[in-house]
Amino acid sequence: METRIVFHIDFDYFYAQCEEIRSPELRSKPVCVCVFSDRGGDSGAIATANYTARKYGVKSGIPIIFAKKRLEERKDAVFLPVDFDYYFEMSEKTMEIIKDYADVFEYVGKDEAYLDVTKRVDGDFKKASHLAQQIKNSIRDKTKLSCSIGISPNKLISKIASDFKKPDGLTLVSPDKVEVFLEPLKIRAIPGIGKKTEKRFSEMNIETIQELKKLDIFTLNKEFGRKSGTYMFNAVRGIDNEPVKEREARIQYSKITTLKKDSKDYQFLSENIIELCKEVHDVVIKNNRMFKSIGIHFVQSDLSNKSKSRMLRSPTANLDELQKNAIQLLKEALENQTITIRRLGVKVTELSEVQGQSDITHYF
Ligand code: DGT
Ligand code: CA
Ligand code: CA
Repeated sequence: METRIVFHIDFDYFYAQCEEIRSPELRSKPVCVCVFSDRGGDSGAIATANYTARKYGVKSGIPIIFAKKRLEERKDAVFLPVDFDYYFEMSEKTMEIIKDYADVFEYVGKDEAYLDVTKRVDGDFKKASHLAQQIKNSIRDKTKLSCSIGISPNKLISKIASDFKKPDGLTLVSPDKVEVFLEPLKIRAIPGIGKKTEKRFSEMNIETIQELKKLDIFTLNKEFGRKSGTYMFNAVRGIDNEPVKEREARIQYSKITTLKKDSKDYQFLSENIIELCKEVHDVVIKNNRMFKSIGIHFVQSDLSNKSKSRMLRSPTANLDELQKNAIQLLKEALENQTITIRRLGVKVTELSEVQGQSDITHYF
């Protein structure tokens, strides 16, 4: 197979950076973006934080209360609620820019994409590096976002490389440098190796990729099963033949219906929502997808539109969860509803294939 050139692009501290772009005075301060829970007060978790806040040990997933403790001495620290619609918009705009630079563009998630650029740089890594710089500049001009890019012969190494130097990184791993690049890294750098797998290796005194390379395929398969074992055996050697697959950012599944009568009655509308959810769910399952965002949409009797959406904690393909959330959105949307509704819709977005970034032992 001819040598490919693949980019992995990942936006830096994405939600927090979006907030900085909207309010530039935040740039010098620690910024934490929070998912406040329904319980009120400071209960909830940090979605992400800018690099100033990270210096104090704030990171994704920790309770907001911990983050406040860690930032106690920074009186200027800012804690903002998530604004998914705005981040989506930033993501879409930026993906639109990136897409034009690829032979094949694969949207992975809101702040990530793979690009196959082999043809347009004639298989030349030096040209590829220039192209990456051009992409970074173009994004910065148009949406002000900074991102990190990994360049290598495949998706796996590029993913690791984009994470190697952050923020605003550009890491090139040419085919002859794959070994030197990978070997000193912690095994955690390999996508799919999470806390659990890391711990199991740690018990075998294996911390780095170089050390993991010493395990033969039989031992790995015995310990982790054939699928994970083989994946890891290849990964530590930088072997990955997954093609970049064309996938647009704007994929969503939705169903919309014209109601039998215009209405703002909760009972009537919720029956319709339940039905729409079933229909959307069928399509999701047929396409072997999971979704992370759920939305409902009204066309009101005066033909004006209204919509509401929410982001889940993790991707799902569960019908119950879809219905429960859609009903909740309906309740919220009806709170101050004066006008009746004519058409009603349900959509799911933030689609992913059935797999994810969770621990390897969960998804293989
Ligand atoms: P980075 O890439 O290390 O500079 O920082 P981020 O914040 O871009 O991290 P990344 O790429 O893992 O995640 C992209 C966005 O996804 C992030 O800005 C917020 C969201 N996110 C990540 N982890 C969590 C989490 O544990 N909970 C929630 N609610 N959102 C998360
Ligand atoms: Ca990111
Ligand atoms: Ca990411």
